[in-house]
Amino acid sequence: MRIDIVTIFPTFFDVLDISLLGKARQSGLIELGVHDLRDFTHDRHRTVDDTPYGGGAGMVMKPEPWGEALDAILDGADDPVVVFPSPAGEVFTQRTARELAQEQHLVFGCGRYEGIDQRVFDHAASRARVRLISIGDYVLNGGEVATMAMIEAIGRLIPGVVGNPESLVQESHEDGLLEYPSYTKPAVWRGLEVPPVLLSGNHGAVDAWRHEQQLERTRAVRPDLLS
Ligand code: 6GU
Repeated sequence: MRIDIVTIFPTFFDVLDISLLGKARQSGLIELGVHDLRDFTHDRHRTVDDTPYGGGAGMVMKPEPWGEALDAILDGADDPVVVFPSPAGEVFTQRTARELAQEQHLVFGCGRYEGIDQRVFDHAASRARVRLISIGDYVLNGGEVATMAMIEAIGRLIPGVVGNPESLVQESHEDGLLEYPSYTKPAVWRGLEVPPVLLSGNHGAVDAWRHEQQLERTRAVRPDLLS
């Protein structure tokens, strides 16, 4: 998969050099391009924002640098999906991650300030599939953290990125339930015992116990997932 990111904070994405995603890049499973929006300005101050038409607080990102940056990425691209992280977007879920993990080319456009001129979305939508995506009902200062969260969720679903594919299926949200609690050695730690069923060697009983734990946890903290 090819991933391009447009941002005014390119160094923010330096951490993608490390960990699982870093390995996926070294092995060629993920190809990453990080683009500084200011490289597509032409004034001395490399201006990317301006005051909003109609008034109001804050600044709006100007369309011209965005247009040029997206042209540079999209010209000649093969059926990419352009994702604009936005608190006004559809909510990102494991399903969204699975959908986007099927794609060959993702482009993330990280907005800052109070937003991006609407025409940037409209123009991008005239030449590519565009999705506005929120990572939850709270406010961030910009799209960078949201992009990082989405890339981590998507990247680990690309075949070969996670070493043991089994670890992908028994996880919170993959089956619509929260994950069961996990234990490792020692069997007693600070007076706290591992549930005996896990030491029984009875795989049927272990599976049943884990499923019951999943249901109990989900009922307790995320009943919305059960309906
Ligand atoms: Cl994608 N962007 C911003 N700025 N805030 C958010 C968000 C995205 N998702 C939740 N809050």
